[in-house]
Amino acid sequence: MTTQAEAVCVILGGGGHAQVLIDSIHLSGMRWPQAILDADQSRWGQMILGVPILGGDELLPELVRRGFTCFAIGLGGIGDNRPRQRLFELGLFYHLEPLTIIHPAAIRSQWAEIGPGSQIFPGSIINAGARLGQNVIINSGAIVEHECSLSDHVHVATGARLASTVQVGRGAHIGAGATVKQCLIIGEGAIVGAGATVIKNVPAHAVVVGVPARPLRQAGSECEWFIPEEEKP
Ligand code: JB3
Repeated sequence: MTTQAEAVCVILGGGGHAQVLIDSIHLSGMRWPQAILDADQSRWGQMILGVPILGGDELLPELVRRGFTCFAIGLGGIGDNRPRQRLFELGLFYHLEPLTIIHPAAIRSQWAEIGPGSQIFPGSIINAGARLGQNVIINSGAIVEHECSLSDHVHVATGARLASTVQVGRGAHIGAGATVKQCLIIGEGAIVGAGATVIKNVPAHAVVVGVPARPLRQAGSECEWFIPEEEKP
């Protein structure tokens, strides 16, 4: 396990989310990230908050050879969490350690479990008994109440609120400012639209919007976003 002082970190994705990530890393007292990789070639050579964008993901094995030890996902997203999942699996493939980041202005119960590579941003609250998987984003000002259970690659967007004992399936997205009532289940790959108020369970891969939230796309009519590679025809 790399100590924070030894960690030489690369950030995958260099946009707006990466800025909040770098800020959180800095304020958490962790070592400043040494590089960003970004898919947009026009951004190579630029700096994000003083961190250089060196190239695309194909550079990752070279960075490992140069002694990089950990990674963080700089890609955010507002619905489709599969690109983040893919990047997370890429970092693990190269035996890099996922950096878990908890902003000092986040309120995290000591009885909350937070999985590797998860990112807890300023003003968020993670209450006692909450369990988060790996590569989860709890964005700025979001609330995860006691005994919620969030699977890998979930994103709870800025200002969203999960009341107690909510279960959120793998890769699901809870939109900005949305509210989910107590004890509900949000299925794998589901999307809760920004500002929605959810008062019933949401099936896997469904998209719900509005107050109260209603299906925008029925479960089962999966868009390509959420059909796992191994299940694609
Ligand atoms: O809502 C809030 C508070 N934040 C949003 C966040 C959660 O998601 C934010 O407003 C945006 O909607 C979004 O932030 P993000 O992901 O930083 O978006 P953007 O500014 O477009 O930056 C994404 C960067 O990732 C771009 O520079 C892309 O070129 C890059 N990118 C996309 N796919 C990738 C890949 N970079 C790498 N290394 N690999 C990829 O596969």
